[in-house]
Amino acid sequence: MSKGDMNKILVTGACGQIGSELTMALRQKYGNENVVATGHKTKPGPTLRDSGPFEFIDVTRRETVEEVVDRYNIGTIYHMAAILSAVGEQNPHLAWDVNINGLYNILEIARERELTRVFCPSSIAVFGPETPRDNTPQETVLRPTTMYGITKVAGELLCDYYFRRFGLDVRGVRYPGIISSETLPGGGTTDYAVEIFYEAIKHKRYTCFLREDTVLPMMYMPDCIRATIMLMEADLSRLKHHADFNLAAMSFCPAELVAEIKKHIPEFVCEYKPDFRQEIADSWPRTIDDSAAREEWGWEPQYDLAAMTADMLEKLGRKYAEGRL
Ligand code: AKB
Repeated sequence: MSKGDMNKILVTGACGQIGSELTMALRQKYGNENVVATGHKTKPGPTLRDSGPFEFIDVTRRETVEEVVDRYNIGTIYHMAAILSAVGEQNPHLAWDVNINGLYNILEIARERELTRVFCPSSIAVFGPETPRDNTPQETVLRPTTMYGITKVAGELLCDYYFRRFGLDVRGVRYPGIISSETLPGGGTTDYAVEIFYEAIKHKRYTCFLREDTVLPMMYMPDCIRATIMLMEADLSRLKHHADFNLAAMSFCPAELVAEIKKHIPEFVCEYKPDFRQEIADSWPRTIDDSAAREEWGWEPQYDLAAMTADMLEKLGRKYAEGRL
C-alpha cells in the first residue's frame, strides 16, 4: 500500500465542537480541497459542507474509514470523533466502542498505510480522585473513575505504543474544557461553561449543573485550535512526549464565570442545581502544569477568563441580534 499524500488531511468528528472549527482552520491553512471532513450521523452545517469535501463514516466500522482514506489518498488524520464524559457515563459501552475500537481502527489504518501523522485528543479526564488536583503534573497518577477517562488513558498508552513499536507519529494533548461560540459541545462535564453564555444572552438566567465553587481547567477555542496545529507542526526531534501533553490556559469555577459575565450583563442570574456531573468534576484537577508542552513545542495560551468572556459575548451577541442563535 502506498503512503498517503502528506498534504491530504482527514478529520473525524468534523461536525463536533472542536472538529468543526479545526476543519475550517485546516482548510484555511492547507487548502479547502486538501481537508476531508467526516462525520457519523450529524449533518454538516453549510460552512463545513460547502467549503470542501465531506463524507459520512463510522469509526467503529473500519471499512468505512479505509474507503475514504484510500479514495482521497489521505496522509494525516485528526481523529476528533469521541464520546465525552457525561454521555460516556450514561452509555459506557458506546464510549468504549467509539473511543477504543474507533481509535484502534484509526491507528491500524495509519500503520498499514504508513501515514505521516495522526492527532488523537486526550483529556483532563485521564486524572482521577487520587491525582494531585492543583498544578497537576505531566507525570502523575492516572486512575480515572469514568469510562471516558479510562478510554482516554488506554488511548494515550495505545498511541504511545504505536509510536514506539511501529514508528507511527501519533500526537495528542489532554484538552481541558473547551469554550466556543460556533458549535455546541456534545455531552461533557465542562459544557456548562458554554451553555451559560447562550442562556445569559437569550434569557439572562442559567441553571448550572455544577456547584458554584467547582474549579476546572478551561480553554477558549482559538487557543485550542492553535495548540492542536502547533503540536502537529512541531519538530518531532524536540518531542519527548507524544500523545499525552498536559495543556492549560485558565481555570475558574462557575461563580467566577458568572461574575465575569455580570460585568457585561449586570442583570444575569445563575442558580446551581448540581447533578451526576458534579461527581465527575470532583474527580478532575483544578489547575494543570503544562510545562512539558511549553518546553517541547513552545505552547503559550493567549486567552484568559476576561478576554474569553468578552469575545464570547460579542460573538454570540451578534448572532442573537441577527436571529442566528
Ligand atoms: C468533557 O467534559 O467530557 C470534555 C473533556 C474535559 O474532555 N470537555
